[in-house]
Amino acid sequence: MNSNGYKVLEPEDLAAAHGLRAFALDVLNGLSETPKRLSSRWIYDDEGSHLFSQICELDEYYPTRTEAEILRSHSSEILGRAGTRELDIVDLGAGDGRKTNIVLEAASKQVEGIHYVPIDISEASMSSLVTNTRTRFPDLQISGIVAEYFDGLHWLSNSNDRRKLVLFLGSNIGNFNRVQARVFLRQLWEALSDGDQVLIGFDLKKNIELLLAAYNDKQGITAAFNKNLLKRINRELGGDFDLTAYRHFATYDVFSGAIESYIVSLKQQRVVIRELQSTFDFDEWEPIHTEYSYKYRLRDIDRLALDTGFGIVGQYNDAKGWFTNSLWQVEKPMV
Ligand code: AVI
Repeated sequence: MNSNGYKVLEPEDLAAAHGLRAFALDVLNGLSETPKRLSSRWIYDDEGSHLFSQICELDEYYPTRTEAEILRSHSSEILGRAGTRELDIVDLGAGDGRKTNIVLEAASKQVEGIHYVPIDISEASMSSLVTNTRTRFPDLQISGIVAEYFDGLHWLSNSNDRRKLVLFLGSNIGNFNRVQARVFLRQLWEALSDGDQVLIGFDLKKNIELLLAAYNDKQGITAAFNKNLLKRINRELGGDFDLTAYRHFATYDVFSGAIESYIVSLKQQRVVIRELQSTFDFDEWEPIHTEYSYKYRLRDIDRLALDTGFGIVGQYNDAKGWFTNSLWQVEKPMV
């Protein structure tokens, strides 16, 4: 643990492996494919993270405040199920930590010996998360881990036997497609021990108008967030995207149950990306796929838990039935 309260896991070239080179490679692959695609994971540089915080404040973007309502009403009960002593609260993708704070607030009142362990790939995010959480909860033991989620979890599981409650909030699971979600959850199961628990935020299927409004806000913050991908390519890879010649477009696919976000070229144009030593041609109205935000039904969630080795301990919904926080327990057969 360094003096800032977090540990950076090996390999030492983590930043390089997950920074510019991986970004460059993914952009090269994605823009060379037909249809073109860019992964939403690259939206979250400083500017993208800031725009996402703004999205979370929007009237139209209901998931954040809805999940916060659920956590305010049910954190005590959720923590009660995890036990009252010696608990590692592991946070995957804490972001600015707003919702985690609701859980930590309840935990500090009812659990003795909590250890808060955020895991994040970005050292900058970790540093500010640890500082902010320390200011808010001065007595809390905090050990951040800068690593990929599963490297961090494996390291943690090997370093102590404490009971774990893993938080995967904010409907981040929705940004995985159905197969990726299963793989992710199975990896989570493998990294944990029998009896450990995970609390996952799922956005539920609902009125399509509400979904569309949430991803097409009137102020255009979501559009700026999505187009930050192009801005980032310009900034970090020497691209010459003209941002005014593209528009954000988000639609709902009723078959897959996902909001699909795109950036659409408004004219025929050629883009040069210096660092990739490549040019990319766009037709008028040609899309780049950027993000999936999958929505779930409660029975999809039951199935997912069952298929990946978890038992459902509790399902906590908001009053309108728009969002659920599902509490699962790892079930491992005795060997
Ligand atoms: C982070 N993630 C769960 C958000 C979502 O709803 O898919 C990202 C987002 N994209 C547009 N608005 C919010």
